[in-house]
Amino acid sequence: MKRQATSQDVVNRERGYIPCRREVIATSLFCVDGASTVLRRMSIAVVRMEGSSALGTQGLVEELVAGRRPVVVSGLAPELDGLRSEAAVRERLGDVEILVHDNYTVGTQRWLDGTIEGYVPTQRRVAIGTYLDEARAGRTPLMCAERPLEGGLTCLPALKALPPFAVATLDRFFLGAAGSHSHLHFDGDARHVLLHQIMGRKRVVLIPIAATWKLLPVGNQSAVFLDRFDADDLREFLVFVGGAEVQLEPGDSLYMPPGIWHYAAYPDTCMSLSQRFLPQETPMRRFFAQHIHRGVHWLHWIQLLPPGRPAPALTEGFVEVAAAFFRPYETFGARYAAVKGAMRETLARLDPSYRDRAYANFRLEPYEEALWRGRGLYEDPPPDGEQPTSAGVGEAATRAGLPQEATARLLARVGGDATARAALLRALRAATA
Ligand SMILES: O=C(O)CCC(=O)C(=O)O
Repeated sequence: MKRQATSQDVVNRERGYIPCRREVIATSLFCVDGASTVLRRMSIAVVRMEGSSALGTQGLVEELVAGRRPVVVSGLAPELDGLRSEAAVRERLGDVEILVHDNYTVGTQRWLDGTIEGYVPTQRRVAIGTYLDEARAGRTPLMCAERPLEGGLTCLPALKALPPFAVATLDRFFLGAAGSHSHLHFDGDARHVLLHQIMGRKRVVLIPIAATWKLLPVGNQSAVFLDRFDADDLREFLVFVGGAEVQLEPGDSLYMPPGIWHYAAYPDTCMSLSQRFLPQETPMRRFFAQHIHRGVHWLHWIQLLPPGRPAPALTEGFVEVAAAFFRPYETFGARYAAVKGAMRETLARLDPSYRDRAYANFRLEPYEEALWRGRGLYEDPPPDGEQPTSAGVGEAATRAGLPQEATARLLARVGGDATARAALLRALRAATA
């Protein structure tokens, strides 16, 4: 059935976006605002950007970031057009050495199988030409995933600059033989991603944050192995989780918003380049990045925090979590548990998509605690030596935009003793620092 044109279609046309039909499993929508008629379903817009687009690359990236929905744009990185075939890659990059290594799934798999002890990942350096020979002969299980552009890779053509707000940018390189895959995960750095498909096809599954509890989350990995699904099961699973799968062709770029779950399968030997970037950091996002482990609670919190100043209810919740963090504890595990408890309580109040029980479960706590111990998180924060006074707390709360009732609630919740008040003061300051 033909879809009715919407006012967004008109805007898209004016801006130089051309909707183009691609296979998208589960749901598909072809306008850039992704105005979904299927509630709670992921929609992926697939558009082609004309050279004459009124917005230009920077304007488009601004729109993508504001929309926070996955979009496939073709024609966004013409700088890479000279590398669309294996022959061209061999000619221009054949001698460039890269690091190839075990698929990251191997570690997750071994942990779940109880064979992680003593596991040493395989890795070696190889010229791209040699790797392509091995891939052709079906001789390599190794891949090059998310490597920085160093050494010979610096000769890749420079991409157009991102808008100035994309302050912390990283470029990352991927090359994998046909049959490779990247395990289902969300990125622990909360960056926005533009994944440019250079050569070969790649199929990417995208699953919204709201479906986290159906994915058996373990840190930022899922214990669901999509590489073992057949096509029918995958289709049904995507309906269950409200996800979608899209096939990227050479010349396509996929925008992934922060925190989205993703899995990539390589039907061909394929090569990609990603630009990973952060919009302006806020004090609250910085606190989560510096102190909190990358698990599902972190994911929900990062998603809630807006680019500007949050509404008072959100600030109040943030201060509760930060106050739990700044209190003194006897052990690492006690702080970890208290902060997790505060995240659970605040999310239950603030985020309608949050569930505090996974749909299937096993004993994750010891693993998670072991994962984060020794990484500088949940250690005692250095004392700031300040004596908290009521006036100091009131002033910091006003600066954080909290009304008096919220401050009174926070004081009642965190307790009235001096250590609790000191933690509250530091938490209020963290909200605006
Ligand atoms: O393309 C891939 O193999 C995975 C991409 C990915 O995980 C990322 O860009 O964050």
